[in-house]
Amino acid sequence: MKLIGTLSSPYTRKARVVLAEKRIDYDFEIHGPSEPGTRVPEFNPIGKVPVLVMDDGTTIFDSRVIVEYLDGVSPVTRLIPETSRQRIQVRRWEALADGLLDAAVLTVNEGRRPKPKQSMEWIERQMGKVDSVLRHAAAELEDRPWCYDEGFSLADIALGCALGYLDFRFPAIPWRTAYPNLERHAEKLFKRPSFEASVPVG
Ligand SMILES: N[C@@H](CCC(=O)N[C@@H](CS)C(=O)NCC(=O)O)C(=O)O
Repeated sequence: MKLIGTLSSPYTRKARVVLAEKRIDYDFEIHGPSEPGTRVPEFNPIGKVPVLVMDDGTTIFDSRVIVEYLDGVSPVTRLIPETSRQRIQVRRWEALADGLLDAAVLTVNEGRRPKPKQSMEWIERQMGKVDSVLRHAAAELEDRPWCYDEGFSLADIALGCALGYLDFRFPAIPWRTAYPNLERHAEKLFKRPSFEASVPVG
């Protein structure tokens, strides 16, 4: 099985962290979705990464579906609870973290457009979502050791990837000083080999 993605994509990172935590062997193929002549649309008609390509050529996207698939492949380190109520809570954390990422990625993309075409109103709207998710995540985490229940789960992975992306693309956002509980949690996550091996670059 191979994962198509980039070294900077936070959604790809989520899949890589899950693969590492579950100790699943795979090949990592780097394909930038925005590069001229990119092959990403051959694997995903939406033209986005990550994509998981199975040995028989079947493709799985997006990151949320990939992580669900991977969690079922091996019983090592269950990351998504089986019972519906708990499952929904973990996936809600993932939706929250991915929502921060969606807004942050849109802001980065907007900033890459020619200056006269950029909309400050659009950027402010997206950054407002980032602020709102941070506030909400900090309030939900409180002083608990994990996002959901008693242990490490996909909820922590998704939040860690979102906070890691802020460090990577928005180092000026003072989320660490504003939310010390998020910083404490992030530092714990960033020490895991799965996170250390997937620090964004690019
Ligand atoms: N919801 C998707 C989002 C994936 C996504 O937006 N990936 C970005 C890279 S970080 C991408 O491929 N962008 C290319 C494009 O929008 O054309 C997921 O969870 O996988």
